[in-house]
Amino acid sequence: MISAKKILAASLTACLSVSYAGAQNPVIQTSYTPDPAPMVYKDRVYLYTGDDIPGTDFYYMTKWRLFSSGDMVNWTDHGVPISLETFSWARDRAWAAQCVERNGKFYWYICAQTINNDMAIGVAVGDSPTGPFKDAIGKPLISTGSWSNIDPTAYVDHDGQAYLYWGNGTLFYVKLNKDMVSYSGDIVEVPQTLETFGGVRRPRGGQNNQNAQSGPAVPNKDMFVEGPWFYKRNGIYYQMFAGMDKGKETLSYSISNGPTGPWKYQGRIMVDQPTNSFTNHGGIIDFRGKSYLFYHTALLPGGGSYGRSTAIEEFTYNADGTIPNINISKEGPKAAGTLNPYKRTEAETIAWAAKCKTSTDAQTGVYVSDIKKEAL
Ligand code: FUB
Repeated sequence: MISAKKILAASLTACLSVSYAGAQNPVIQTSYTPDPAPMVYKDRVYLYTGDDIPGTDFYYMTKWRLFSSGDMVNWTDHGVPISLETFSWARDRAWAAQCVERNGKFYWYICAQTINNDMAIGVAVGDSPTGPFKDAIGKPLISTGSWSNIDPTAYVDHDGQAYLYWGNGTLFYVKLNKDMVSYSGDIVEVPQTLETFGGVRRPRGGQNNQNAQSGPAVPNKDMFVEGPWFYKRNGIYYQMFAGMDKGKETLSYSISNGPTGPWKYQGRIMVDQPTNSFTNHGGIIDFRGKSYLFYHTALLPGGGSYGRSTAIEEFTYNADGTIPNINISKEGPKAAGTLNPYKRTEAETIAWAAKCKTSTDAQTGVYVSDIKKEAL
C-alpha cells in the first residue's frame, strides 16, 4: 500500500524533474554518499557509494548505498543493498567499493575491517545491478593482514581477463578468474616512482588517512595515496587515484598501454578545490556520449571530512586521451535525458531532495518519508 504522502511526493518529483535547473551538487541530499563508484548498465547509471555517519570523528562506516539515474539529474534511491552484516567476517569500516557486471551478474567489491582488525577485500554478488546481493564466498577475497587492503577497483578487459586493483600507500593488483570471485597468480605490488605515480610511495605504517598526510622526504610531484579507479578507454588504460597536495587529497592519474603497466604519471585532475574534505575519491564513466567525473566533497549541510557526499562534473577528454583539470561546481551536470511523463515515477526518484528524507521498509522498499526544511 502506498501512502498519500508518497503519491504526493511522486507528483512533486515529476514537476521538479521537468523544470528544476538549479544546483545538482552534491547529487544526493538525503544521506551522505562518500566514495562514489558509478557503473553504466543498459542506458542507466548506477551509483554505488559508502555511507558516512554524521557526528562521528573517523570513517566509522557500516553500510553501502545505491542510487541510479537515466539522466544524471533525477536519482532513484535504492536504499542499502549491503552492509557489514552481509559479510560475517567484517566488523567495521565499510569503506570504498565498486560494482562491475560480467555475464549478467554483478560483483560488488568492498573493503572492511575484519574481526582480526586488519582490512580485507570482499565481494558480494547479485543477479541485477540493484541486487539482492549476498557475500559471494563467505570470506574475504583478499586478506593478507595489511591495512593497505582497501579501495578495490575492478575492470574486465576486452580479452576477458579481469583485474582487481586496490591499495592505500601501496598499489596492488591480481588477475581475477572468470568467476570474478577468485584469482590466479600472486598479488603484485605496483612499482611507484616519480615517473609512474608522481612520487615514491610513502613508508609503510598504520595506513590510515591521517598517515597519508606525511609523505616521504624526497621531492615528489604527487604520490599514490588511495582510491584507485582502473578503466580502459580508446585503447588507453587509466589509473585515477587520490594523490596528495598540501596535505589534502587530489584526484590524479597515470596511464598505460597495458592493463598492468608500466604506468606513466600524467598529473592532477582535481586539486586545490574548496571541497571541505581531506579525502577525495573518484570514478569516471562515459554515458550517452559524454564523460563524467564522480568525486566527493563535504559540502552538504552538516557535512565534513566524515560527512562526505557525491558530486559530478561533466568533462571532455583532450584529443590525445589526457584528462583536463576539473573544478568543482554547484551546478553539476546538465540533464542527459528526461523522465517519461507517461511512465510512473515514484517519489524516491529525486532531482533535488534537500528537504526530503527517505526511509525503507520491507513492504514498500525505499520511500520518501518526510518533506520539510532541514530534513537530513
Ligand atoms: O571512506 C573511507 C575511506 O576514505 C576510503 O576507503 C578512502 O578512499 C577515503 O575516501
